[in-house]
Amino acid sequence: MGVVNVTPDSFSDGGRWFGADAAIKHGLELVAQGADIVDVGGESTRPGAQRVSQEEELRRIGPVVTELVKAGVPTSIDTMRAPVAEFALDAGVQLVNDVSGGLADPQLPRLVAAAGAGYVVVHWRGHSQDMYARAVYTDVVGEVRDELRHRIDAIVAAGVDPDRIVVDPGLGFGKRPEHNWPLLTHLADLGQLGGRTFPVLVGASRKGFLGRLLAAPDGTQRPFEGRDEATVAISALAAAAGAWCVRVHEVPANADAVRVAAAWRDADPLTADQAQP
Ligand code: PMM
Repeated sequence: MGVVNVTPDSFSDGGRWFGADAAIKHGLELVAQGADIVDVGGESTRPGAQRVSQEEELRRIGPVVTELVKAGVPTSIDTMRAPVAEFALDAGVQLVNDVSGGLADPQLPRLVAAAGAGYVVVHWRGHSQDMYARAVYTDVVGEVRDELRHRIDAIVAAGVDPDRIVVDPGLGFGKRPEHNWPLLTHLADLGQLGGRTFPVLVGASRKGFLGRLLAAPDGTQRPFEGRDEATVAISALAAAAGAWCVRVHEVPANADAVRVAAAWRDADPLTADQAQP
C-alpha cells in the first residue's frame, strides 16, 4: 500500500503532495512502482496535530480519489469521518482505512457495510492532540488484541462482513516507541481474534519509533528522510511473519522486500500452505 497524504503537515511527507495534481501524479507513480493499493488521506494524524474541518478534508481528497479510481487504481480512503468515506465509496474506493477503528465516527461502519467495501480496523485510543496521555499499557499486545476484538464486534454488529475486515495494531497511535516493538513481534497473534484469522496491515513507514531507534549518539532522532531503509527492514520482517499489507511512503524497495518475504515463506513448509486472504 502506497501512501498519498494530501496534507500540508503529515510528519513523514508533509506538503509534498498537497496539490491535487501532484497527489494524483504521485498515486499513479506509486502503482507503476509496484503498489497494489493507493491510500489517500486528507487529515494528518501526526502526534499533536489539530483536526482539519470536514469541508477541508473533502476538498483535499475529492479530486485525488475521483481521478485515481477513474484511472483504475485500487484506492483506499484514510479517514475517520463518515461523510468523507461516503464520498470516496460513491467514487468507487474499495477499502476504508479508519485509523480510529470506528471510534471517531460511529456512522462509518454502517456506510462501509452498505457499500460492501473492506474496512481496515486500526487500534486507537483517541485523537492525535493528546494521544500520548492514553499510551499506558501493562500488557500492550494483550490490551491491543482485546480492544481490537471489541471494535470488530461492534463493526460486525453494524453489518460489515467479517471477511472484509483487516486489522492493524496502529503503530504510534497512542503508543510510545517501546510499545510498537512487541506489537511487531506478535503480528500473527494480532490477527487471531475471537476464533477468526484476520489479515494484518502494518503502518511503520518513517514513524517516530524508527527515528528514535536510529538516533545519533547525541540523541538526535534520525529525520524521516533517513528512515526508509529501516522501514524496508520492517516490511520484510512483517511480510515474512505473515502480514497481509505494509503501508509505506516509498514503494520500490518495500515492494522488493515483500517479494523476498513471499519467496522466503514459500520455501518454508510451515508457512507455504498458509494462504493469504
Ligand atoms: N499511520 C498513519 C496514517 N494512516 N493507516 C493505517 N492503517 N495504519 C497506520 O499505521 C497509519 C495509517 C500515519 O502516518 P503518515 O502520517 O505518515 O501517513
